[in-house]
Parts: sequence; C-alpha cells; structure tokens
Amino acid sequence: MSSAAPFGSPLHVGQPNIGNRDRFLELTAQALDRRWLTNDGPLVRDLEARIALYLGVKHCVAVVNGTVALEIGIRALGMSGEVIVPSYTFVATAHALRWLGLVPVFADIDPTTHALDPAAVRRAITPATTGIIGVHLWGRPAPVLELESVAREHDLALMFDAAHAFGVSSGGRMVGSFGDAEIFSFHATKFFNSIEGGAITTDDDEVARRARLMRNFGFVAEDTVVSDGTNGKMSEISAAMGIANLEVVDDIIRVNRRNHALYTRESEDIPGVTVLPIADDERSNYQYVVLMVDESCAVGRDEIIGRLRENNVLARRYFWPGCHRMEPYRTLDPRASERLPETERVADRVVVLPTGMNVDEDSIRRVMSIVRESVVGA
Ligand code: T4K
Repeated sequence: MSSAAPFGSPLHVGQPNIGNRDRFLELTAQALDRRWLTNDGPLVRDLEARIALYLGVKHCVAVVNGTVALEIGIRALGMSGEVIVPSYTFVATAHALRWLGLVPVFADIDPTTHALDPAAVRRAITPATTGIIGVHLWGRPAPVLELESVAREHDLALMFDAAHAFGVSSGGRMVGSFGDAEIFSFHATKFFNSIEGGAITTDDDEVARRARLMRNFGFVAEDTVVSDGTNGKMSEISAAMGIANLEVVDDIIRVNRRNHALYTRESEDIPGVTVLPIADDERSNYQYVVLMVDESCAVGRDEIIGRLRENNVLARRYFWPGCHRMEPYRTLDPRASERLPETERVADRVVVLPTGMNVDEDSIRRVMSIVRESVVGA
C-alpha cells in the first residue's frame, strides 16, 4: 500500500468519455420517434458527414466497430496472401487478417515511436505480400510518408489502423486520409466513442463504394446483391452517442492534454521512468498516457503495476506480450521473437495510466505518488 489512501473505487484505464448526456438522449429520442434504428439511418449519415469534414477526408463509412472496419477495409483494398503488420498492437489488427484467411506477417517497430519501422517492413516483403497495415499507436502517427514510399515502390496496398488516432494530425494533415484507407475504432474506451463503432475513411471513391456495399451484405437494392459483404451496420443509438461526443471533442482534448502534461511533470523527479512525449506541433488527442519504465529503473514494470493495483489504480500493460506471443501466432511462428527484438523490449516496459474526462488533477498526483513510492522506496 502507498502512504496516501488508496482509491475508494477503481480508477480504470479506458473509462468512457461521455460528452453531452442531454444531447445524446435528445438524439436517441428522435431515433425512437422515427422508428429508424439502423441501416444507413439519418443519424449515421449525419455522423459520417461531420467526421469527413472534421478529418478533411472525402469519404467516411461508419460501421459497427473497429474490427469490422479493419475487415471491410482489408477486403475493399483487395489485400490477399501476406500483409505486413506490427506485432506491437491490439490483437484485432492481426486477427482481422487471419479471420479473413490472410497471413499477418509481423515486422518490428522503431523503439522511439513504437510504430512500424519502414526498414523492417522492407525486409518482410516477399512475393506473396499484397499490403501493409501501419498502426498509429497511442495516437502518435506512424511514419506515413515512408510507408507510402515503400507501398508505392512495391505496388502494395496501404492501410492505417487509426483506432487510437481520431483527432490527430501528421505533418499538419489530419489522420484519416493517409494511405489507400484508414480505419477508426469508436469503442467506449476510445478518445471519441460511439459506445461501439468504427469507420473506414478514404479519399478513393472506389474504395468507399466497395466499403459501403460490404457493410450491408453487398446489397445495392432491396433484392439485388452485387458483392461479398457482412453486417457492419452502425446503429442510430451509436450514431447519437457519436454526434453528442463529436460536438464536445475539443473539451475532451483539453482535459486529456492537461492530464498528459501533469503526468509528465509529476514523472520528472522519478528516476528511471518517462512519460512518452507527444509532439507539440501536431494536433493530438492525448488519450494514452504511456509510462516507460527504463531498464535502469530500481523496480520492474510489473512491480509498478502491482503497486498501482494494490491501491485500486487499474493501470494496463498494453500491448504486452505482443501479438506474436499470443495464439494462434505463437504456435504458427514460434521463432518470431528473433525478428522482433524492439517489440519485445518495448512491450516489457510500458504502463498505460488512467486519463480522460473522469480523471482529475488530484487523482493524477496520487497515482504518481504511488509510482514514486514504489520506485524511490525500492
Ligand atoms: N486496432 C487497435 C489498435 C485497437 O486498439 C483496437 C481496439 C482495435 C483495432 C479494434 O477496435 P474495436 O473492434 O474494439 O472497436 C480494449 C477495447 O475492447 C478495444 O476496443 C481497444 N482497442 C483496446 C485497446 O482496449 P480491453 O480488453 O482492454 O477492453 P475492456 O473492455 O477490458 O476495457 C478496458 C478498461 O476500460 C476496463 O478495465 C474498464 C474500462 N471500461 C471499459 C468499458 C467497455 C469502462 O470503464 N467502461 C466501459 O464501458 O480492450
């Protein structure tokens, strides 16, 4: 236990940001009155238009969650055979490929950005490679320009998993229109949420057309099916939450940014730990506060997590141990670790701390005093 009182109720990573409750209830009542609850309803269309405008991208196709967005995006881009992905990501990135019968090929990350290392991507290309999926992990943009060059040189499709990167820019341009398509998750734990939800965004008319068809079983008319498809439809209730949250997105950024800055300041006198920095010259959502525990730190990452948990702070080890050490990938490629030294090193050092609208400055000071005591008192 820390000398400060433990938190009375658990402080979670991922507690949802709930913007304007009254607006959500008003939009939900409208949907109920209309008796139009899903399948390309007016709230979904409104949300899509607002997101496209916010991100400066031509098309936004809203879907039921980020995983289905990945699956539809992969199909809409015509990926097949092998696709290069980081292992250091949420397992959905790899699972979406495997679920569709493709082979995720894991490439190593850059230890400073935690994103795919373009040189490792080049090394992983084989004659069976058809695509690359980069991940903007923690809302920090992947090296978009370098990955676009690799994709162009080798004639590969390029998609970005932007599940963490709603409201983030790279080189002054909003994430959403890089590569051939990008996908988002609007899961409850995300910076911007629609309870469950996601989207495929693209500037490519043909990719958007395919994604729209696939979202609704390939229907173009009441009894005419023209392509493969699935049920990826977002409900009107999710869209109501999305619109209500989008209207206050800048307030959420302000709180997250304040929290990130305070965590950073509080970490400065603790030897061996650092809060992963976010570039000041770009827009960010500051949704992930990632504490890196150096090899020089007096205690290990898991001891810090353990001490936080004893005090009711439910910090997370995202995305330990890396997809390549999870099934079925571990069994399929037991030697993958040899190619992924940076992934392994980073996965062993990360602690994700609670933030969001529900986390105030006093809580942050208390969280960091628990970290301080566990390091300095060791
Ligand atoms: N790509 C990437 C890079 C992703 O990170 C994700 C999802 C995806 C793709 C796929 O998108 P989706 O298909 O999920 O839309 C969570 C989320 O389930 C997952 O959406 C997210 N990434 C991942 C990073 O985190 P878990 O296993 O940690 O979820 P869960 O439900 O345990 O929630 C985490 C914490 O949040 C809990 O400790 C408690 C808190 N929480 C959660 C919910 C749902 C709440 O306080 N209230 C809530 O309503 O995976």
